[in-house]
This record gives sequence, structure tokens and C-alpha cells, in this order.
Amino acid sequence: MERTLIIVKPDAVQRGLTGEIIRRFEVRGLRIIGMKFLQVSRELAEKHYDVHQGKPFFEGLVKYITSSPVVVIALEGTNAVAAARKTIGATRPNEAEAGTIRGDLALEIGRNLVHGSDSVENGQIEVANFFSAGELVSWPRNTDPWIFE
Ligand code: DAT
Ligand code: MG
Repeated sequence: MERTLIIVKPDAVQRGLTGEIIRRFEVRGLRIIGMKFLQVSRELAEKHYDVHQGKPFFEGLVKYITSSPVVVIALEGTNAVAAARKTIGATRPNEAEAGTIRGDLALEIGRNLVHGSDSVENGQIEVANFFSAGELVSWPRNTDPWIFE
């Protein structure tokens, strides 16, 4: 089953949008297998955003993600990566479709509320970066047969 890492970013937590954002993934049908509240360290932020090292926005991005607590969530599901990205919407909130998290709740790229893994491979890697094996719960959800064919 595919896995994706969701980060409810500092702006979302500060704005009281944590529940609203979790709700959207939950009602989509993705299964929560891990969740925790933490302040991201600089070291973990640099690892998570390694692909963006050297870009002009990198320093601001690290400052933003480490500035205040976040909620990290590991989700599982068929097509979990692509489904979560659709639910999140385009990176630039002004280009995100209405109905998506960013399209409904955000305005600017540096305050875009939520992270979702961008490939199946990165989903596995990012979940492992934020969760130890013991923090992930493999559980049969009673609604699974009504959501997964
Ligand atoms: P996404 O978060 O949609 O996966 P990404 O991986 O390309 O987008 O970039 C990670 C974050 O970095 C993104 O959420 C916001 C920030 N970012 C990306 N491109 C940027 C840019 N051109 N200017 C400022 N911030 C940017
Ligand atoms: Mg990305």
C-alpha cells in the first residue's frame, strides 16, 4: 500500500486549521497510520527539503517550517501520494483549484499550509524520516472494504 507524509505546517497550526486539514484527508478515505505534534529541528528540515538546497527560497523555507510546531501524519491508501497531492492543490495557492486545501484556505506560496510527498518513493522515504517503525500502526480499519476495492 502506498504511503505519503503530510505536514500540517506552522501557519496551519497557528491558524487553528489542523482539524480542518486532517478532516479533508480522513474523509477522502486515506488511512492514518501515524501522527504526532512536534517542532521540526533545523537538521530535520534540511534533510526533508534537501532537494531545494541552494535555491533562493531555501533559507526562508527552513525558517518557516522550523518556526513553530507542526503536526506530521503518515497516511496509507491506494494511490495515496497522488490523491493527497490533489487534495492539497497546487504549490502556489493563487493557482490552486477551489476545493483544494490551498485553493480554499491559503493565498501565498510561503504560507501554503501543508506538505504532501511528491512520489511513491519519496512517500516511503519521508515517512521514515519523521517516524520510527514503532510509531507507525498497522491496523485493519473496519471501513477499508468500503473504500479500497
Ligand atoms: P510542494 O510543497 O507543493 O511539494 P515544492 O516541493 O516544489 O512544492 O516546494 C516545497 C516548498 O518550497 C513549497 O511548498 C513552497 C516553497 N517553494 C517552492 N518553490 C518556491 C518558490 N519559487 N518561491 C518560494 N517558495 C517556494
Ligand atoms: Mg514537494
